[in-house]
Amino acid sequence: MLSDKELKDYKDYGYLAPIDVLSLEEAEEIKKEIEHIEKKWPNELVGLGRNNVHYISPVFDKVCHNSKILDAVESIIGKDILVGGTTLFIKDPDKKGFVSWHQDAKYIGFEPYNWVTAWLAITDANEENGCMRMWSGSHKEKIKDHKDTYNENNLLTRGQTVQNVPIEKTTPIVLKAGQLSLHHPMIVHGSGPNKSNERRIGFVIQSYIGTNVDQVLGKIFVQQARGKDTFKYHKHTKRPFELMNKNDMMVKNKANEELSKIFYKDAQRIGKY
Ligand SMILES: O=C(O)CCC(=O)C(=O)O
Repeated sequence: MLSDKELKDYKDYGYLAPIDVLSLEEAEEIKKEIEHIEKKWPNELVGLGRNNVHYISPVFDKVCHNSKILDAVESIIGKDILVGGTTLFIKDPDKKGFVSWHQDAKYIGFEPYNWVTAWLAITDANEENGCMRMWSGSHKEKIKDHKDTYNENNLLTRGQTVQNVPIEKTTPIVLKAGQLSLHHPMIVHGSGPNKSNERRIGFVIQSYIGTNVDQVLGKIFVQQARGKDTFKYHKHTKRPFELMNKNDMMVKNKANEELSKIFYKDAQRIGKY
């Protein structure tokens, strides 16, 4: 569980990091799983497919149910916890991918805001390779206007961007492979391009939601991570027992189709992800 000080920091700043979760070897195993999937099924993790890989890979599924992560999450959202979805944010060194300043709550459709996003570093994440930056305290303000830019190198669906963010008030979230950060639905955050020679990989549980959280923009599938779901807002799915099982792949594809409808609700066009 988080200490009182950690919980206070999360409430004051809108994020908490670093939290030690996996060993270097465990993080490396996950990186190898990504490379294996990419080699054998080159289309599986691209575009919309970067979402919900935990449905088709027991390695990723295990991360979502990791007790160290869940202990921290429970301190924030309570004991009845669902996995509401996951996303792989990979920044290749030869590309210019970045993430514009945004608030997750803007388009994600989870209400009330009893949810938290967990970002697990599969490789080191630092200022050189484009770690996230958080605008400390911005979660206490309202939802800000976002401009949909559809910039080609933006890793967000619509390139949604909060403008005029004071960079000097943002903090880099530097993590070692295996460490985690947690962030609040309302915090303004983003990340720059990868200027190193190695990949930067984050596996993001986006998000852990309390069972009292509904999806107001569409439908999602969930897994029970802890406690009991008495609200029954969402369809529960089974956990995968092997990599790329046909039924699990169907679940992933269906979940991503629904997710796309949520992310692009009322959008002018559909982006790459
Ligand atoms: O991986 C990144 O750089 C950004 C991820 C992000 O925006 C998020 O997890 O909410």
